[in-house]
Amino acid sequence: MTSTFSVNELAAYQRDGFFIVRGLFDPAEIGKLQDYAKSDQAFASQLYGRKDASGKETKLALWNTAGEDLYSMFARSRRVVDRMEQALGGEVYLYHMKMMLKEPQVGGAWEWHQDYGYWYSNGCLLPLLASSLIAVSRANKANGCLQVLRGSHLMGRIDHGKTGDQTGADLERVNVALERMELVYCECEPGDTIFFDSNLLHRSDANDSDDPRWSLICCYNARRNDPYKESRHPRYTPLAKVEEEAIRRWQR
Ligand SMILES: O=C(O)CCC(=O)C(=O)O
Repeated sequence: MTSTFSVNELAAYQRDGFFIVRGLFDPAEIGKLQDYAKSDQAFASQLYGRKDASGKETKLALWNTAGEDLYSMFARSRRVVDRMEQALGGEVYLYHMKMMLKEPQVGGAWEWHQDYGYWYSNGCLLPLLASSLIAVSRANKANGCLQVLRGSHLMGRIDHGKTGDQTGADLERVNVALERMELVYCECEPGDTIFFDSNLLHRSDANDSDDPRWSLICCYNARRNDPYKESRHPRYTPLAKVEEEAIRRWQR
């Protein structure tokens, strides 16, 4: 698997605000991550809940820095970071990463939002941030896969307000965008990775199925967009990339 977008892939990312790389991580790599997360006591104790408007809850564990654990091998992988550097046009650092667990029948929905809708308040002057959502389990309509509005990143940042525990985008604009832009359900197999712009409107439904939907979401900021003030996520911190075989070689 190459570590960069082709010219056409990068053009599609810039036009649509997202691009899905199929099979970015292979079944052995994702299997290792699933096994690790299921047996990782520290991870289990860090999980906290985020409720949607109907009270359904998604579980999350979030880290602001990448270290030597297995989650970090994915966040530091050249396959992700080199693509992020193409997408954001220069050196990036890890803004944070999170494991998101939408468990069967209980995992909650996410309202329409842009990530820059709230990262804006963290002192990031420009929307030079992006995320990579690595499917840890299969994601489909039934278990509440990511939905995006193709091209909505071109709207720029729109106003956001509180809904439940979450921050949602101004519905007047979202409703017009829904009439004018294509709604894409990003169905994924484990290992597929969705790269998306911080101004892309996205949401997801609750998980009403019998299958879990787990994701590892790694978010990056451009070094030249170093936040001008302290916030809950870090300022520029160099990120050491790891090579192709790092996940395969990783041991507890
Ligand atoms: O993957 C999802 O269901 C939504 C996650 C999301 O919107 C986010 O982390 O910003």
